Amino acid sequence: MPDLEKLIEGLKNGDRLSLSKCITLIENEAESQQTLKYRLIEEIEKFSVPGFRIAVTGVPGAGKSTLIDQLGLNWIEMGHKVAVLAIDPSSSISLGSIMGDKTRMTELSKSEMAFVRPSPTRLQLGGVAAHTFETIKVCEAAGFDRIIIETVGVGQSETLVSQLVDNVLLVLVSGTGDELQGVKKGILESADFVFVNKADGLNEKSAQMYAQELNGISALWPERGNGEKATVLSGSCITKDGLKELIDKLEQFFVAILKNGSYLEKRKTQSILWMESMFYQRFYSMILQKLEVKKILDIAKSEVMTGNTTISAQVGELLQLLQSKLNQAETGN
Ligand SMILES: Nc1nc2c(ncn2[C@@H]2O[C@H](COP(=O)(O)OP(=O)(O)O)[C@@H](O)[C@H]2O)c(=O)[nH]1
Ligand SMILES: [Mg+2]
Repeated sequence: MPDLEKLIEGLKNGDRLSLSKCITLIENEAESQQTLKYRLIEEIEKFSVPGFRIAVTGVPGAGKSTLIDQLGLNWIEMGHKVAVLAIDPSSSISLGSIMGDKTRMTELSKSEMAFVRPSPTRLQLGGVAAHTFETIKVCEAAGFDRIIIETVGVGQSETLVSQLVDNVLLVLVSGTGDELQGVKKGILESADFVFVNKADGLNEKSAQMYAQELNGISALWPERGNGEKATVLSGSCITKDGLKELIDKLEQFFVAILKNGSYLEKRKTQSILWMESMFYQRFYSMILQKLEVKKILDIAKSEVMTGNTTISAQVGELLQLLQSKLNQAETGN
């Protein structure tokens, strides 16, 4: 069992091993670890320093990890500490790509000022949100002030992640045949920044044209938090064209949201969201534990496996059983 005081001391000193251990504890679902985990979280809430959080999203292969490597190195050069987290609820499918990411961010992972963590999160009631919040917080507590979250641009995790960060950067490539119409409208509209990557070699012109096209229609997207329309840029992680401009624009964005108060406003909303998901998660595991739900759920599952009953019937029975347990608890008091 990890020593909490040591862990916190380590965090305060920016020690990456302690940080890693803390995240492992946060991700640990074992009942025996919960008290320690929430003591840790309570401690870090007291000294966590808020940084700039950015979500990098886009389809697999768009170059997200490669771009993050570059962004991270640039930020480190500017004196920042950079943490990279990969959020992916469908962990079993993407294990390969996550491992690939780690090797793709070789430059960044080598730096003392960086922390790269592939964090396959199981999708559970409130689980993704709570874990991600807590992981961000613990990184910030260790002095990391640029938090990059890499997500695959699909589904629920997207909406969720955009609520946790200050800026959503969508990475696109041109020439995939699905330009404009193929890009999911919601994702496009929720992006603060769009970077058309791989603008190099034969692809350079078409990438630039695609960025121009997007820039033209981005005026139609809803107003962003900072009162500006989405920033659309193009560039290449190979030639490094456009990267400096991307960094500059991101820094300007950060200054703008600090100035106009939307940064603080968002932090407040995020705290409430965090509180809610922490509550649901703890409530859920408390119910599982206290009412022995897991045990009876396992029995119901094996019933269903026999084929002698329906799922609906088993769920109905489970709920009835819970109801009677709750009634018992009430009269017991
Ligand atoms: N030509 C070119 N290839 C790139 C660029 N950025 C990334 N790639 C390549 O695209 C592939 C996918 O990159 P990766 O960063 O893993 O994409 P991810 O799945 O979005 O994280 C890799 O083979 C990269 O080397 C770029 O700017 N230009
Ligand atoms: Mg990747």
